[in-house]
Amino acid sequence: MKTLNKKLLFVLIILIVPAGLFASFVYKYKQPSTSTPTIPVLKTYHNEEFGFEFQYPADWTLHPSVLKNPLSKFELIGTAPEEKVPNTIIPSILVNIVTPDFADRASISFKNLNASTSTVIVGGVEGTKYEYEFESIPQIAIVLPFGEYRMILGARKEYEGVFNQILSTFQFLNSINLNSQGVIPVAVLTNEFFNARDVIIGSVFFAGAASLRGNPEDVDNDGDLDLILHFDTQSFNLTPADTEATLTGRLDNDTLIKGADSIKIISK
Ligand SMILES: [Ca+2]
Ligand SMILES: [Ca+2]
Repeated sequence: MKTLNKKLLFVLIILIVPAGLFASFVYKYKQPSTSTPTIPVLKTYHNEEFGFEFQYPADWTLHPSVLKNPLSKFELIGTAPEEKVPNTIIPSILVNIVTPDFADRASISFKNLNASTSTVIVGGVEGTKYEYEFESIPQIAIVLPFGEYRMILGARKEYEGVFNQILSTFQFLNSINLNSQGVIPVAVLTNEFFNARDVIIGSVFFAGAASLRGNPEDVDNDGDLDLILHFDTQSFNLTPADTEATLTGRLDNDTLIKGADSIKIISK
């Protein structure tokens, strides 16, 4: 099979069982490590709950939940090696998941600070970048759509290098960008109940879209062949509020199959 463009495509992994034994499981997709070692050494921050990950310099420290803002669903402050405690007033690096209302008010504040604005793509998602000065400190903030919430990524301008490192490695997991013109691969795993190669590819629908094609591949490296199916993003019947997508199909012995996985819609 052709090499998947991992930068543009997200992979959902679905464990399929016959419809009578319906169950859904979420599997972590293992990204092949093809990057050459860089200096400084990088660590990976992985957030399963909100479905994102990024790499950051190993000498930095990440501190979750120190802002105590009720409008914030989640926040993470990064501190530089020279900092003793997280700066909660003007964080050196900030990852913040907030309500749309909060994000809108933040955007207005940035504009009131005469921020220069531009469009950026982070993890395949289009957002707005604001560069501004607050308390004489140059800062950067990026506001991204994030399902029912918004994500704000922020940094002091002096740490722009580290910030750009984080942005360039930022990935949304199990996320579907409905504005994308691309194709999303979905893996159906072979298990003790059935063999993924028995699936009739033309019978499979995922979130309302018919599969375009399928290829056998041992996706989870357990020695048996699984099936990777491809779907056209524009054909999905999904709304930004959807958090789960279902895959249905038929085996060559007419057994109906069904599986589901959690998803996040990240388009505007
Ligand atoms: Ca297996
Ligand atoms: Ca396998």
